Amino acid sequence: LVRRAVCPGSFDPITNGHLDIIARASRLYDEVYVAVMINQSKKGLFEVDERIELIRDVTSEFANVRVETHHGLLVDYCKQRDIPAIVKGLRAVSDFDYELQMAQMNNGLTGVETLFVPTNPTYSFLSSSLVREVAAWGGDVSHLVPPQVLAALNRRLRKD
Ligand code: COD
Repeated sequence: LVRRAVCPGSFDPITNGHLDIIARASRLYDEVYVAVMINQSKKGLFEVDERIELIRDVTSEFANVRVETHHGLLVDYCKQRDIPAIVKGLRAVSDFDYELQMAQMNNGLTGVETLFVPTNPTYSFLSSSLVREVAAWGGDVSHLVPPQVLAALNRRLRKD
């Protein structure tokens, strides 16, 4: 039996908080799929292809991690890949309401399970949106994202 799980998200861009969850999932499952989900109502900072390339780059040390994109429902992606488990990081109680709603909705749709991993406290305040905002105003985010992501942010925000 191959145990599979998915770590879904927008990853715009991937942060050390995401990476911590992916690394931990990769130790618990045989195959971990990182799914960059497309949200049509959000115009991202990075194109989906750039996000995928960055995630592949920073997860290259994990042999059992694959990075893909999906346009549509997460439950349909899970069905197509025969993935029974969704792994999510929980930062604070503020994440809980919405994450619980999604977990229950997804379980009701197809029976897929969601497993929550408590965030490493070092990253409990960290989100892609705050990274984008701080970086856009020239703040230092070098301790919050992998070096490849920092370089991509600098290129995108034309600072080098
Ligand atoms: N520490 C630990 N984990 C973190 C951190 C951190 N600092 N930051 C984020 N995470 C984890 C969380 O588990 C989070 O859920 C995940 O990483 C992704 O984070 P983001 O910000 O990149 O992505 P979101 O929150 O925009 O992702 C939402 C989804 C794309 C997963 C969701 O909208 C979805 O499943 N969409 C697909 C359409 C669908 O199926 N909709 C119905 C849902 S019921």
